[in-house]
Amino acid sequence: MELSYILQEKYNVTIKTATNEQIYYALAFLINQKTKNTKSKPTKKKLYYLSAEFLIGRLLGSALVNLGLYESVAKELCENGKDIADIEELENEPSLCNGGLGRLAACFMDSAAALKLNAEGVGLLYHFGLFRQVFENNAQTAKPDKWLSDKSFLAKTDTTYPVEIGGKMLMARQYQIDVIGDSNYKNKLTLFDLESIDEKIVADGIEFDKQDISQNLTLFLYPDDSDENGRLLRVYQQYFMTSAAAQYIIDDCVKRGCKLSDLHEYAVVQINDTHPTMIIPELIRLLCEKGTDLDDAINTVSKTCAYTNHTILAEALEKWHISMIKKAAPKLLPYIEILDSRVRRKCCDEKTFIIDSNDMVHMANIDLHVCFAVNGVAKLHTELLKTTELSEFSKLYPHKFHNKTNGISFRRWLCLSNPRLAKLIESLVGSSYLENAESLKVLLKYINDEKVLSQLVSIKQENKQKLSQYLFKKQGIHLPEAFLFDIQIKRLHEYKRQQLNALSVISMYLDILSGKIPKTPVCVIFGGKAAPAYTIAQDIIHLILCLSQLVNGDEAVSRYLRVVMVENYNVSWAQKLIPACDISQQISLASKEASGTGNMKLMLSGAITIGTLDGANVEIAELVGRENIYIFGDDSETVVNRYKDKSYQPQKYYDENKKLRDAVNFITSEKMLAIGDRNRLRRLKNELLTKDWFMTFPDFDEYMKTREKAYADYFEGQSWSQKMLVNIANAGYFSSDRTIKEYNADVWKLN
Ligand code: 26Q
Repeated sequence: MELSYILQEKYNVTIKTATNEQIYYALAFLINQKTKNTKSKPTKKKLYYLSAEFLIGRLLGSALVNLGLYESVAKELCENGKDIADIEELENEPSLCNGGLGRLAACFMDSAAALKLNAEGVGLLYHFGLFRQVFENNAQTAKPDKWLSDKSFLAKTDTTYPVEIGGKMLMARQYQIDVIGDSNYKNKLTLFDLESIDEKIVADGIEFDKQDISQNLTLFLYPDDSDENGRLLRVYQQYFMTSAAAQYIIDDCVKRGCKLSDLHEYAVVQINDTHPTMIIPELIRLLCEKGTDLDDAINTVSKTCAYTNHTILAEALEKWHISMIKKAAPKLLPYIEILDSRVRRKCCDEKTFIIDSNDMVHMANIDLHVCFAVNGVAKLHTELLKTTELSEFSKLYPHKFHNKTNGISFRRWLCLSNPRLAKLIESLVGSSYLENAESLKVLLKYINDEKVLSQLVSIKQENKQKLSQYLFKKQGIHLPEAFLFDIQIKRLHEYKRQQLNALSVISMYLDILSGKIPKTPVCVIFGGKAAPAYTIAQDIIHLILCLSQLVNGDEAVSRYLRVVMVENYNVSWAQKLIPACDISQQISLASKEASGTGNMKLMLSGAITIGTLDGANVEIAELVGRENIYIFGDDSETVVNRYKDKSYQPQKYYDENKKLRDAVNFITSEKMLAIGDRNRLRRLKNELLTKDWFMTFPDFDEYMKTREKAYADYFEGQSWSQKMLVNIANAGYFSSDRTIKEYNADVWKLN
């Protein structure tokens, strides 16, 4: 086969005698060879998917999957005493993102390439990414995530663009990564880097001089914005990205025959949340500079740009003070002011103004007025946008609003990460399920097939065993595969309510201590990073790590319960955790999680969801039916009303519920204080008792009961494997291929 040929030619070795490194480079070379002559037939119109984040994950394995080579390569390696997993581990995971929105962008790019759509991702090349999470003394510390190496699938191009920023002229250098559809088709992901970047200015941890933009702009994603300089740097980053992107898009379109006035026929720009919003005034500015009349420029840009909203949290809707934009991009401000004055002429509702009375520029409002399409990322989320958060806008522009429920790439989240399950599905459904994911429904006919059900269980067991071994290797923790694996993996955020999970774990722990022995032994697994300046989120991590030490260290308790937090949760971890999961925790406060995509990945791997009616959980519940999902807690209407009438008092629940009270009190118990940080634990308890802004207390009781019920059902066996099957069979709707087809049909119209 070709691999052995390349190894022979390049290094004069066989697969048996080659080092893993040599095999890595040989495979990278093979991928390159296979894709270098892809003949794409580009359509006139091209999608530019603009995003501050692309959480692409490791690329070696996914490239092999998309080229249809993974299985044969893995087999050949195995026959020669090599494990493809060890080769994959040599690649540093690109650290270009913080969470769901960036992973979504990566799945979308994968699907667009698979569907052979003319699409390009455009973003920034961060040298140290978000940060690498390290646990020290039961707390998170942040280190630079230095991921770039000679093994990175990244090509430097000859293209640079000047960006006038903060009174300086800085150069943006274009890098590109191939996004492979199959052996006949590939797209590109463009990442701009600051030409004059200096990695050496990062001193201890992730500290650096935030003011020196000529050296720091593309060091980290979302540098700590707890102070003014951090916030300003964020604005600089955004302008740097959008200015380079705008110049590139115009250039790229002109090369393809575009005449500026018909830009919208050559380009559609999807704005991924508000982080790239400055592309709107920047495109208008550039068009005007090139001689276009202002009205025409606004009109053209309006027809070119579409916006996706990923959050309903008011604090996540970006607004920047005028002075910041003036500092970063003085030439941009007049265009923002023009847009604002046009809004003021047209509408009277202050909430829709672009610049408010405190001189804050509301980025989302620019998108909402200018873009021709606006979408939310799950049914409930889009409805809530229309009826609550953005109701003034939906009245103004009802035709702009539409829903596009998120999706996930089945190639990465099934074929690559759960190959045995993929193989079983293929044997039952046929390989066409990848082109038509809805055909997974065929699986339903095996609902009473003992053999298929037991195969599902044995695949899960094997995946649990693999995870266990990996976790032992990485963190020295042993998890018994006979336990139920109950997993919550996502960014740390109060609204996602890891603290509710932790409270419930405390309650289980106290029950065991008091002699109430559970039938089902459980490993509760967490994974997620907290923003360095987000104190309460750090406190929650601290609580979980302390609990882990207590529970796992107690011989009597650990026979029934384990608590683990994986360090530096990322895509590579997700690929190992998801296939091994029995219960998927999706417990955000109803109305707060826009969609979630982990929920979809876990469902596809046969995990059963325990969740609130929030985000895409609502759609999962509709698809699988209430007997195949564990729903609990207040619904979004109740929550929205409780916020509205300001009636919520956590103390009341604490006073009335002994189980809850015991769990909350335990946070600052002698046992915890003996191993934990007094300040952190007290602050956390106090936060819950006096604020509990994300309402964990009202849902606590039902959560405990639902969890207990789920554990009991798991113990039953057969009916559990049927639930697994129903979940997998109904996951087809959540293929990102479906989402991308919908975007294309309704928004992009790439012909
Ligand atoms: C806010 C203010 C100032 C600066 C930055 C930000 C900021 C940064 C990152 C706001 C939001 C983000 C990231 C949001 C995100 O990842 N949202 C997730 O998007 C997923 C894909 O649509 C959804 O599935 C998740 O529900 C949503 O949380």
